[in-house]
Amino acid sequence: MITIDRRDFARTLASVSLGLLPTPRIAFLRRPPQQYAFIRRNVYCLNAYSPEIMAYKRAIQVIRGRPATDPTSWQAQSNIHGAFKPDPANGIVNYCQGGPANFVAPPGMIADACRHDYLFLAWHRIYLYYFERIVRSASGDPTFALPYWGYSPTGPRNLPLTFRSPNNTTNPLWTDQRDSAINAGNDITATYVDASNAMVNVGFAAFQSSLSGTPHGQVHVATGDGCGWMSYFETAGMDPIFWLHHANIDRLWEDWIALGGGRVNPTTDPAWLNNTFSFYDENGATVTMNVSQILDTASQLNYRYAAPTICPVRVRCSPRRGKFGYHWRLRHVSACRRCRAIRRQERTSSWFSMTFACSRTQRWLTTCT
Ligand SMILES: [Cu+2]
Repeated sequence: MITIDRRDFARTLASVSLGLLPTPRIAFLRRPPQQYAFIRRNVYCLNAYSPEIMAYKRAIQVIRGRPATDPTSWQAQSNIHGAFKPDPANGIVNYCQGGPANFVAPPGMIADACRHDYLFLAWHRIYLYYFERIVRSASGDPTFALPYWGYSPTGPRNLPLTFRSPNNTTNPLWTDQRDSAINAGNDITATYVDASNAMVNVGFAAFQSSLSGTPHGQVHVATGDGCGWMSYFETAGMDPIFWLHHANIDRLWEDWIALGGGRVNPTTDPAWLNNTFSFYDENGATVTMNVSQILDTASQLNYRYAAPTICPVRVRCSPRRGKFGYHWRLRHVSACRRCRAIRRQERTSSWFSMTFACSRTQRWLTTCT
Protein backbone atom coordinates (compact mmCIF):
# COMPACT_ATOMS: atom_id res chain seq x y z
CA MET A 1 0.00 0.00 0.00
CA ILE A 2 1.27 3.43 -0.89
CA THR A 3 0.97 5.87 1.95
CA ILE A 4 2.40 8.92 0.30
CA ASP A 5 0.70 12.00 1.59
CA ARG A 6 -0.63 13.40 -1.63
CA ARG A 7 -1.57 16.73 -0.15
CA ASP A 8 1.81 17.34 1.44
CA PHE A 9 3.38 16.54 -1.88
CA ALA A 10 1.05 18.89 -3.68
CA ARG A 11 1.57 21.56 -1.07
CA THR A 12 5.32 21.32 -1.34
CA LEU A 13 5.12 21.56 -5.08
CA ALA A 14 2.83 24.54 -4.87
CA SER A 15 4.94 26.35 -2.35
CA VAL A 16 8.00 25.93 -4.54
CA SER A 17 6.33 27.11 -7.69
CA LEU A 18 3.92 29.66 -6.32
CA GLY A 19 4.60 30.36 -2.70
CA LEU A 20 0.89 30.83 -2.32
CA LEU A 21 -2.04 29.40 -0.45
CA PRO A 22 -4.31 27.58 -0.79
CA THR A 23 -2.87 24.63 -2.63
CA PRO A 24 -4.37 24.22 -6.07
CA ARG A 25 -5.88 20.89 -6.88
CA ILE A 26 -3.53 19.44 -9.44
CA ALA A 27 -5.20 16.87 -11.60
CA PHE A 28 -2.13 14.90 -12.59
CA LEU A 29 -1.31 14.19 -8.97
CA ARG A 30 -4.54 12.33 -8.53
CA ARG A 31 -4.42 8.57 -8.27
CA PRO A 32 -7.18 6.08 -7.76
CA PRO A 33 -7.99 6.53 -4.08
CA GLN A 34 -7.66 2.86 -3.19
CA GLN A 35 -3.90 3.14 -3.71
CA TYR A 36 -3.67 5.41 -0.70
CA ALA A 37 -4.33 5.06 2.94
CA PHE A 38 -6.80 7.82 3.65
CA ILE A 39 -5.39 10.09 6.30
CA ARG A 40 -7.69 11.50 8.93
CA ARG A 41 -6.37 14.84 10.09
CA ASN A 42 -6.81 16.99 13.14
CA VAL A 43 -9.58 19.48 12.39
CA TYR A 44 -7.61 22.14 14.28
CA CYS A 45 -5.01 21.87 11.52
CA LEU A 46 -7.62 22.59 8.87
CA ASN A 47 -9.52 25.67 7.86
CA ALA A 48 -12.40 26.65 5.61
CA TYR A 49 -10.22 26.16 2.53
CA SER A 50 -8.96 22.71 3.42
CA PRO A 51 -10.14 20.06 0.96
CA GLU A 52 -11.68 17.95 3.72
CA ILE A 53 -13.73 20.81 5.08
CA MET A 54 -14.93 21.92 1.67
CA ALA A 55 -15.80 18.35 0.73
CA TYR A 56 -17.61 17.72 4.01
CA LYS A 57 -19.72 20.82 3.51
CA ARG A 58 -20.61 19.85 -0.04
CA ALA A 59 -21.50 16.36 1.01
CA ILE A 60 -23.68 17.45 3.91
CA GLN A 61 -25.74 19.60 1.60
CA VAL A 62 -26.25 16.67 -0.75
CA ILE A 63 -26.88 14.09 1.96
CA ARG A 64 -29.28 16.28 3.93
CA GLY A 65 -31.38 16.67 0.81
CA ARG A 66 -32.06 12.95 0.66
CA PRO A 67 -35.23 11.53 2.22
CA ALA A 68 -35.01 9.53 5.46
CA THR A 69 -35.97 6.41 3.51
CA ASP A 70 -32.68 6.71 1.58
CA PRO A 71 -30.04 4.75 3.53
CA THR A 72 -27.41 7.30 2.53
CA SER A 73 -29.39 10.29 3.83
CA TRP A 74 -28.26 12.34 6.81
CA GLN A 75 -31.35 11.35 8.77
CA ALA A 76 -30.93 7.64 8.01
CA GLN A 77 -27.29 7.73 9.06
CA SER A 78 -28.23 9.44 12.31
CA ASN A 79 -31.08 6.96 12.83
CA ILE A 80 -28.61 4.06 12.69
CA HIS A 81 -27.11 5.43 15.89
CA GLY A 82 -30.39 6.26 17.61
CA ALA A 83 -33.99 7.01 16.76
CA PHE A 84 -36.99 7.88 18.89
CA LYS A 85 -39.77 5.35 19.11
CA PRO A 86 -43.43 6.26 18.87
CA ASP A 87 -44.94 6.57 22.30
CA PRO A 88 -48.50 5.21 22.16
CA ALA A 89 -49.39 6.82 25.47
CA ASN A 90 -49.20 10.39 24.30
CA GLY A 91 -47.82 10.42 20.82
CA ILE A 92 -44.74 12.37 21.76
CA VAL A 93 -41.55 10.68 20.69
CA ASN A 94 -39.08 13.43 21.29
CA TYR A 95 -39.64 15.10 24.61
CA CYS A 96 -36.75 17.45 24.24
CA GLN A 97 -37.27 18.85 20.78
CA GLY A 98 -40.96 18.07 20.56
CA GLY A 99 -43.03 16.85 17.66
CA PRO A 100 -44.13 13.27 17.09
CA ALA A 101 -42.65 13.08 13.60
CA ASN A 102 -39.09 13.93 14.53
CA PHE A 103 -36.31 11.39 14.49
CA VAL A 104 -38.40 8.27 14.03
CA ALA A 105 -36.81 5.79 11.66
CA PRO A 106 -38.83 4.55 8.69
CA PRO A 107 -39.97 0.94 9.21
CA GLY A 108 -37.53 -1.75 8.20
CA MET A 109 -34.43 0.39 8.25
CA ILE A 110 -31.36 -0.14 10.41
CA ALA A 111 -31.95 2.04 13.44
CA ASP A 112 -31.22 2.51 17.10
CA ALA A 113 -28.25 0.21 16.83
CA CYS A 114 -25.47 2.07 18.62
CA ARG A 115 -23.47 0.18 21.20
CA HIS A 116 -22.11 1.85 24.27
CA ASP A 117 -21.04 -1.35 25.97
CA TYR A 118 -18.20 -3.79 25.36
CA LEU A 119 -18.61 -3.11 21.63
CA PHE A 120 -18.54 0.68 21.87
CA LEU A 121 -15.28 1.23 20.01
CA ALA A 122 -15.72 -1.52 17.44
CA TRP A 123 -19.29 -0.61 16.49
CA HIS A 124 -18.50 3.08 16.11
CA ARG A 125 -15.40 2.34 14.03
CA ILE A 126 -17.48 0.51 11.41
CA TYR A 127 -20.20 3.15 11.63
CA LEU A 128 -17.68 5.89 10.83
CA TYR A 129 -16.04 3.85 8.11
CA TYR A 130 -19.25 3.57 6.08
CA PHE A 131 -20.33 7.11 6.85
CA GLU A 132 -16.97 8.34 5.57
CA ARG A 133 -17.49 6.40 2.35
CA ILE A 134 -20.93 7.95 1.93
CA VAL A 135 -19.48 11.43 2.44
CA ARG A 136 -16.61 10.70 0.04
CA SER A 137 -19.05 9.63 -2.62
CA ALA A 138 -21.48 12.52 -2.11
CA SER A 139 -18.71 15.12 -1.94
CA GLY A 140 -17.22 14.20 -5.29
CA ASP A 141 -13.76 14.19 -3.67
CA PRO A 142 -12.31 10.68 -3.97
CA THR A 143 -9.57 11.57 -1.48
CA PHE A 144 -11.90 12.65 1.32
CA ALA A 145 -11.05 11.43 4.81
CA LEU A 146 -13.00 12.38 7.89
CA PRO A 147 -11.08 14.82 10.11
CA TYR A 148 -10.91 14.24 13.85
CA TRP A 149 -11.70 16.68 16.62
CA GLY A 150 -8.31 16.73 18.32
CA TYR A 151 -9.23 18.46 21.59
CA SER A 152 -6.91 18.08 24.53
CA PRO A 153 -6.67 19.55 28.04
CA THR A 154 -3.45 21.39 27.19
CA GLY A 155 -4.31 22.37 23.62
CA PRO A 156 -7.31 23.72 21.75
CA ARG A 157 -10.59 22.44 23.11
CA ASN A 158 -13.22 24.70 21.65
CA LEU A 159 -15.58 23.93 18.83
CA PRO A 160 -13.51 24.25 15.63
CA LEU A 161 -14.07 27.59 13.93
CA THR A 162 -15.46 26.15 10.71
CA PHE A 163 -18.28 24.53 12.71
CA ARG A 164 -19.46 27.81 14.22
CA SER A 165 -18.63 30.46 11.65
CA PRO A 166 -20.59 31.57 9.74
CA ASN A 167 -23.12 30.99 12.51
CA ASN A 168 -26.15 30.57 10.32
CA THR A 169 -27.74 28.05 7.98
CA THR A 170 -25.50 29.04 5.08
CA ASN A 171 -22.85 26.98 6.90
CA PRO A 172 -23.65 23.26 6.69
CA LEU A 173 -21.37 22.63 9.67
CA TRP A 174 -23.28 24.96 11.96
CA THR A 175 -26.40 24.20 13.96
CA ASP A 176 -28.16 26.00 16.77
CA GLN A 177 -28.71 22.62 18.42
CA ARG A 178 -25.71 23.16 20.67
CA ASP A 179 -24.76 24.82 23.88
CA SER A 180 -24.64 28.52 23.08
CA ALA A 181 -21.28 29.08 24.81
CA ILE A 182 -19.76 26.20 22.85
CA ASN A 183 -21.19 27.61 19.65
CA ALA A 184 -19.63 30.94 20.58
CA GLY A 185 -16.19 29.33 20.70
CA ASN A 186 -15.70 29.00 24.45
CA ASP A 187 -13.36 26.28 25.62
CA ILE A 188 -14.77 23.01 26.86
CA THR A 189 -13.71 22.39 30.47
CA ALA A 190 -10.22 20.87 30.40
CA THR A 191 -11.11 17.82 32.49
CA TYR A 192 -13.94 16.93 30.09
CA VAL A 193 -11.53 16.43 27.20
CA ASP A 194 -8.84 14.67 29.21
CA ALA A 195 -8.31 11.08 28.05
CA SER A 196 -5.42 10.41 30.41
CA ASN A 197 -7.50 8.57 33.00
CA ALA A 198 -8.67 6.22 30.26
CA MET A 199 -5.23 5.74 28.74
CA VAL A 200 -3.61 4.54 31.97
CA ASN A 201 -5.78 1.45 31.93
CA VAL A 202 -3.97 -1.59 30.58
CA GLY A 203 -7.03 -3.78 30.26
CA PHE A 204 -9.21 -3.19 27.22
CA ALA A 205 -12.55 -3.28 29.02
CA ALA A 206 -11.48 -0.76 31.63
CA PHE A 207 -9.93 1.49 29.01
CA GLN A 208 -12.99 1.41 26.79
CA SER A 209 -15.39 2.01 29.64
CA SER A 210 -13.37 4.93 30.93
CA LEU A 211 -12.98 6.46 27.46
CA SER A 212 -16.70 6.12 26.87
CA GLY A 213 -17.24 8.38 29.85
CA THR A 214 -14.39 10.86 29.38
CA PRO A 215 -13.86 12.43 26.98
CA HIS A 216 -16.59 10.73 24.94
CA GLY A 217 -19.70 11.31 27.04
CA GLN A 218 -18.48 14.54 28.58
CA VAL A 219 -17.87 16.15 25.19
CA HIS A 220 -21.27 14.96 23.95
CA VAL A 221 -23.08 16.62 26.83
CA ALA A 222 -20.89 19.72 26.87
CA THR A 223 -21.58 20.28 23.18
CA GLY A 224 -25.28 19.52 23.29
CA ASP A 225 -26.05 21.06 26.66
CA GLY A 226 -29.71 20.50 27.63
CA CYS A 227 -31.65 19.55 24.54
CA GLY A 228 -29.01 19.93 21.83
CA TRP A 229 -28.50 17.13 19.36
CA MET A 230 -25.20 15.90 20.78
CA SER A 231 -26.78 15.18 24.16
CA TYR A 232 -28.95 12.28 22.99
CA PHE A 233 -28.24 8.99 21.26
CA GLU A 234 -31.33 9.63 19.11
CA THR A 235 -30.09 12.91 17.69
CA ALA A 236 -26.30 13.00 18.13
CA GLY A 237 -25.58 11.93 14.56
CA MET A 238 -27.47 14.97 13.26
CA ASP A 239 -24.67 17.31 14.36
CA PRO A 240 -21.78 17.42 11.86
CA ILE A 241 -19.29 17.60 14.74
CA PHE A 242 -20.51 14.22 16.06
CA TRP A 243 -18.55 12.37 13.38
CA LEU A 244 -15.33 14.22 14.12
CA HIS A 245 -15.80 13.65 17.83
CA HIS A 246 -16.08 9.92 17.23
CA ALA A 247 -13.12 9.96 14.87
CA ASN A 248 -11.12 11.32 17.78
CA ILE A 249 -12.42 8.58 20.08
CA ASP A 250 -11.41 6.08 17.39
CA ARG A 251 -7.98 7.72 17.18
CA LEU A 252 -7.56 7.51 20.95
CA TRP A 253 -8.15 3.76 20.66
CA GLU A 254 -5.22 3.66 18.22
CA ASP A 255 -3.14 5.78 20.57
CA TRP A 256 -3.93 3.44 23.46
CA ILE A 257 -2.70 0.42 21.49
CA ALA A 258 0.44 2.35 20.52
CA LEU A 259 1.22 3.00 24.19
CA GLY A 260 2.00 -0.72 24.57
CA GLY A 261 2.82 -2.07 28.00
CA GLY A 262 0.31 -4.88 27.56
CA ARG A 263 -2.41 -2.77 25.96
CA VAL A 264 -3.95 -5.07 23.37
CA ASN A 265 -7.33 -5.73 21.89
CA PRO A 266 -9.18 -8.74 23.33
CA THR A 267 -8.60 -10.82 20.22
CA THR A 268 -8.75 -14.06 22.18
CA ASP A 269 -12.32 -13.33 23.18
CA PRO A 270 -14.68 -14.72 20.55
CA ALA A 271 -17.61 -13.01 22.25
CA TRP A 272 -16.02 -9.74 21.19
CA LEU A 273 -14.33 -10.72 17.96
CA ASN A 274 -17.23 -12.45 16.27
CA ASN A 275 -19.81 -9.73 16.52
CA THR A 276 -21.23 -8.75 13.17
CA PHE A 277 -22.95 -5.45 12.52
CA SER A 278 -24.99 -4.10 9.63
CA PHE A 279 -24.66 -0.68 8.03
CA TYR A 280 -25.31 0.95 4.66
CA ASP A 281 -22.62 1.67 2.11
CA GLU A 282 -22.41 4.60 -0.30
CA ASN A 283 -24.72 2.81 -2.74
CA GLY A 284 -27.38 2.31 -0.10
CA ALA A 285 -26.69 -1.43 0.05
CA THR A 286 -26.77 -3.21 3.39
CA VAL A 287 -23.30 -4.35 4.35
CA THR A 288 -22.04 -6.37 7.28
CA MET A 289 -18.70 -6.42 8.98
CA ASN A 290 -17.41 -8.15 12.07
CA VAL A 291 -14.95 -7.01 14.69
CA SER A 292 -12.09 -9.15 13.40
CA GLN A 293 -12.23 -7.18 10.15
CA ILE A 294 -11.57 -3.76 11.64
CA LEU A 295 -8.68 -4.07 14.05
CA ASP A 296 -5.96 -2.81 11.71
CA THR A 297 -7.26 0.42 10.23
CA ALA A 298 -4.52 0.78 7.61
CA SER A 299 -4.56 -2.71 6.16
CA GLN A 300 -8.21 -3.61 6.69
CA LEU A 301 -10.04 -0.30 6.34
CA ASN A 302 -7.50 1.71 4.37
CA TYR A 303 -7.26 4.68 6.69
CA ARG A 304 -4.98 5.94 9.39
CA TYR A 305 -4.64 9.02 11.55
CA ALA A 306 -2.18 11.77 10.81
CA ALA A 307 1.02 11.20 12.73
CA PRO A 308 1.13 12.99 16.06
CA THR A 309 2.28 16.51 15.44
CA ILE A 310 2.68 19.62 17.46
CA CYS A 311 0.10 21.27 15.28
CA PRO A 312 -1.81 23.27 16.24
CA VAL A 313 0.28 25.60 18.31
CA ARG A 314 -0.79 28.28 20.68
CA VAL A 315 1.33 31.34 20.34
CA ARG A 316 1.52 34.50 22.32
CA CYS A 317 1.17 37.64 20.33
CA SER A 318 4.16 39.88 20.39
CA PRO A 319 3.23 43.51 19.76
CA ARG A 320 5.79 44.09 17.04
CA ARG A 321 4.74 44.23 13.48
CA GLY A 322 7.55 43.91 11.01
CA LYS A 323 8.07 44.05 7.32
CA PHE A 324 6.72 40.58 6.79
CA GLY A 325 3.78 40.78 9.14
CA TYR A 326 3.30 40.13 12.81
CA HIS A 327 5.92 38.53 14.93
CA TRP A 328 4.75 35.83 17.22
CA ARG A 329 6.43 34.37 20.22
CA LEU A 330 5.92 30.65 20.44
CA ARG A 331 4.97 29.33 23.81
CA HIS A 332 7.88 27.52 25.44
CA VAL A 333 10.14 28.60 22.62
CA SER A 334 12.32 31.62 23.02
CA ALA A 335 12.80 32.48 19.38
CA CYS A 336 10.42 34.71 17.51
CA ARG A 337 9.35 33.71 14.07
CA ARG A 338 7.81 35.64 11.30
CA CYS A 339 4.49 34.11 10.49
CA ARG A 340 3.51 35.40 7.13
CA ALA A 341 1.18 32.59 6.30
CA ILE A 342 -1.39 33.08 8.98
CA ARG A 343 -4.60 31.82 7.58
CA ARG A 344 -6.74 32.78 10.48
CA GLN A 345 -6.36 34.04 13.97
CA GLU A 346 -8.61 33.54 16.84
CA ARG A 347 -8.34 35.52 19.97
CA THR A 348 -8.70 33.80 23.32
CA SER A 349 -7.98 36.31 26.07
CA SER A 350 -4.27 37.10 25.74
CA TRP A 351 -3.66 34.12 23.49
CA PHE A 352 -4.06 33.70 19.84
CA SER A 353 -4.82 30.27 18.61
CA MET A 354 -3.41 29.87 15.13
CA THR A 355 -4.11 27.09 12.80
CA PHE A 356 -1.90 26.25 9.87
CA ALA A 357 -1.82 23.31 7.62
CA CYS A 358 0.13 20.75 9.62
CA SER A 359 3.08 20.54 7.28
CA ARG A 360 3.48 24.28 7.39
CA THR A 361 3.36 24.35 11.15
CA GLN A 362 5.95 21.67 11.41
CA ARG A 363 8.19 23.61 9.11
CA TRP A 364 7.90 26.67 11.28
CA LEU A 365 8.57 24.84 14.46
CA THR A 366 11.47 22.95 13.01
CA THR A 367 13.14 26.21 12.21
CA CYS A 368 12.07 27.66 15.55
CA THR A 369 13.62 24.94 17.64
CU1 LIG B 1 -20.84 9.20 20.89
